[in-house]
Amino acid sequence: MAALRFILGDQLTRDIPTLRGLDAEADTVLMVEVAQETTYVPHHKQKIAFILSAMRHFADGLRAEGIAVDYVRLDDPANTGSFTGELLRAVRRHLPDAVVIAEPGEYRVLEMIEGWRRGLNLPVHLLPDDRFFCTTVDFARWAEGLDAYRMETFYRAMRERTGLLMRDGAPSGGRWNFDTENRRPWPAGMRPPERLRFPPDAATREVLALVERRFPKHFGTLAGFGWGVSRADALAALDHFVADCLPHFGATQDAMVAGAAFLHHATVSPYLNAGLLTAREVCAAAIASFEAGTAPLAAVEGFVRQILGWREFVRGVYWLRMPDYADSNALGAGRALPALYWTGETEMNCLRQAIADTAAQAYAHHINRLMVTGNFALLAGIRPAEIEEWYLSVYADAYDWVELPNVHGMAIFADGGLMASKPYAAGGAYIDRMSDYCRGCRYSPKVRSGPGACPFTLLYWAFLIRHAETLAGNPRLAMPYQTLAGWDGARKAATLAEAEAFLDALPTGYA
Ligand code: FAD
Ligand code: DLZ
Ligand code: SF4
Repeated sequence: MAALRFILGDQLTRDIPTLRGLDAEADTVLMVEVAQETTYVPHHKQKIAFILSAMRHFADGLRAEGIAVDYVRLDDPANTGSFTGELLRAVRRHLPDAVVIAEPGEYRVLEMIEGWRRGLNLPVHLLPDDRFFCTTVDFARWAEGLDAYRMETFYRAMRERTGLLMRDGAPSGGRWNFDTENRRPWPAGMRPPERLRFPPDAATREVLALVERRFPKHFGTLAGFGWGVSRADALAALDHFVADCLPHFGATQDAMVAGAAFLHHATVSPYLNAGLLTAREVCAAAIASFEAGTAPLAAVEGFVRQILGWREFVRGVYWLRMPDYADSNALGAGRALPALYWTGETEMNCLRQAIADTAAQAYAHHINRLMVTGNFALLAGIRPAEIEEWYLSVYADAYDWVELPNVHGMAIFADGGLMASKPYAAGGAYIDRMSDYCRGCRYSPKVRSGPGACPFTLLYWAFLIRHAETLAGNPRLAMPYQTLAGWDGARKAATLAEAEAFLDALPTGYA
């Protein structure tokens, strides 16, 4: 029996189920670079370059093992430009007895695969993607009967189930959470560490030239491209993080520093999501560092929580709630995306910095994504689909399964609290506390109205006034609503009008 084994661009793991049981004498691996995937959103140039170069390196590795790989390049004149078109052509070339593929990372692609199962006149075996700790079935079991999902509860269940950072049935160190030690501002005088970047090899340089030629108008620049593109690179990036950054990870994970995109963050999400690293080995490397006494428990727990907790949690929510999940709009957000998200042209220094990092690196760390670009979208009431397309386009690690719940549920509260117990809304005071951005800004975070008012502070109060009916009863928002109780109607109306005028003046459209 000859199988056609179809590997997608985010399935670059030697142990992917698609490759298990491969018969090197009879089977062919199919990999395709297609226009549909490179343009279904206007991906950052570095994201396209990273994925295509990683695909090419992965294919070379399989060939070196003696596996037959049918690899279709983007500029192949016969390329039809879609997964479906290329699968059909490959079926005609190889006349396989079956097609084998692992679960994709996007609902959109799952629908394509369902179409192949109905339309191709041969079996299409869809295998569970077991690179995650929690299967979609196990998540559904955990979520059964719940009307809201909370990461903390899920994470504790995952710690118990996997035994990670557990000792004698209890959490290591006697606590589930070390937030009191973690999440501080950046320490005065500390220099952000030098980060490991990977100079492009000949194969990557060829891809960079292709991307510049084919996608000149896509967001971002290729100039600073330093992503690893092979498993060896990804392992080196992980080693570097564990040795040089992990000990400081917890304390500085929420800090933001102008001109320093990476700080002590792992920068492994593109590798994890594309398959060059596995979640299990990343958690194991961090825990080994704690056990060896080279990283404190607070840092290691904070890091493991991101992967065993958040990453698994958002994937569970995505597959449980799609396709309807993307349609909710609990706060009735209806404003068009301001052009500044694409141009970075704004006098708000925090947004300018976060968008500059994004354009230069196809990366911004979590707090920039949540509390700067995400918070602004929440406060301004940007249409969910528009801000979601932006996030899916601009980050090298973005795939629908992970981007959508993070934006829709966590950043903009469009699911009405299915994932978060309150909106992550904050005014300028939070950004001022956690960053040095406000020092370089023409606005003042403490000023609530008038020409020098910080737009985040103005919009924060306007947001709370606008949504008082929905949010005032939330006990986690009791404090700001207590403050608002002291405002008379005229002050509230003036705040709303000033916020509207500010937002209406922002240009919209893709630059
Ligand atoms: P670190 O801060 O060092 O964290 C380590 C790892 O934990 C990450 O590599 C990632 O795999 C995992 N992780 C941490 N937080 C999350 C989370 N909330 N959800 C899932 N995994 C998490 N992450 C993506 O991988 N792709 C996305 O498209 C994406 N979009 C986001 C959009 C918004 C609005 C927000 C608030 C967060 C988003 N995240 C996304 C989560 C997180 O910001 C990134 O995973 C992280 O910034 C990646 O950088 P890092 O590897 O240096 O992470
Ligand atoms: C994101 C992406 C891009 C830009 N290009 C390709 C491609 O040419 N070929 C491919 O197989 N995958 C690509 N990808 C990743 C896919 O979009 C991803 O595999 C699907 O969204 C399923 O998760
Ligand atoms: Fe951002 Fe406001 Fe601070 Fe300026 S003052 S950097 S707009 S939070």
